[in-house]
Amino acid sequence: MRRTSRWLVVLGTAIVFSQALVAESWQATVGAQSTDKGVQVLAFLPNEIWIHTGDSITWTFDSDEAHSVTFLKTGQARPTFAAGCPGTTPMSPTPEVNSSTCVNSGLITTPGMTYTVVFTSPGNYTLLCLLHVNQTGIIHVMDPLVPLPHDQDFYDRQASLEQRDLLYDRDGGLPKKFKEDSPHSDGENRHAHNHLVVTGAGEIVATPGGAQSVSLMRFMQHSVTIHAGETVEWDSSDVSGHSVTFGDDTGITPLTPRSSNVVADSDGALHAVVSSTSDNVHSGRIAPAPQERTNLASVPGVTRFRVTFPIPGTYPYKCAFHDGLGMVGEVIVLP
Ligand SMILES: [Cu+2]
Repeated sequence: MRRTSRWLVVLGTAIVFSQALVAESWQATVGAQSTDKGVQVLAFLPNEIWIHTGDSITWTFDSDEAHSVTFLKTGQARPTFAAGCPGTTPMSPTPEVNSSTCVNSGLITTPGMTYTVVFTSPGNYTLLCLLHVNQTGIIHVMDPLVPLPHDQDFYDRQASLEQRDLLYDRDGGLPKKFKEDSPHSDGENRHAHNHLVVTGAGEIVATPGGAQSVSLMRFMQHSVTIHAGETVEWDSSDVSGHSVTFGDDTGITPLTPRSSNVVADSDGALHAVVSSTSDNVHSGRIAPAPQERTNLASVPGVTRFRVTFPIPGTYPYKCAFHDGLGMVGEVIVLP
């Protein structure tokens, strides 16, 4: 080998080696929403990233709906969003993700806000949102000498494609679901004695990195008109939980139980009577049951809520979790 080419080999090796040793800062996003905030993408975009030990990832939050960036310890059971990871520093200094620490941004509801973590040990780390069960991802942390499969441009393209597919519902699944569930779609109410309000609609998408989901956070029949003595039923078709709340909603969170004036009908649906606009009635979280996964207790979810209105009037109500996104409705009761 001639002297110059030998030097080129040495130089080339040194460049590759030093590139691998320079910690990189990667970028990703959390959530996305339509202009009217009704469609909420509940996803990490993208939700699978390969990086080197020592690299950091910065997530930019992109919706008014709350999300968290959370990494649990190996074997740790999922805490509630309210419990989070006690004792961990949320922001500064930059939290380190490894298998023996629980790292949590806490719930973030400000579009444009960022959260950065650094990965100090090789391994594969599950990424969770503590508020949305169908919002997961994985971060593969590799030895610095192992080449990475993708660059930042690849992840940017993937994030924008996934966001577009979820936000604009390119398979048309959400309206189809709405139509199937709508009492007006076939001219007859499946539950003949009740007036129905479809409460949210949603879909889950599986990827190799985990789950992404999208919710249409609206009462599909914004205003329903009934006669005194009749009953309205709210049916959740969403992957997200919602509430039906009349009156004061101060301090209500998804962990707040139903108000004491709500009872269970024999089919498990919840039922209340609202006879004045000053009545306070809270359904609690109306949501699908957690799926029957290993080590999870099997408890049926409550997806139906009924209210009987004996007195004529106009009764406004809201989803106490998503009224800020425009999830409100009214019941007009004629004599
Ligand atoms: Cu809601």
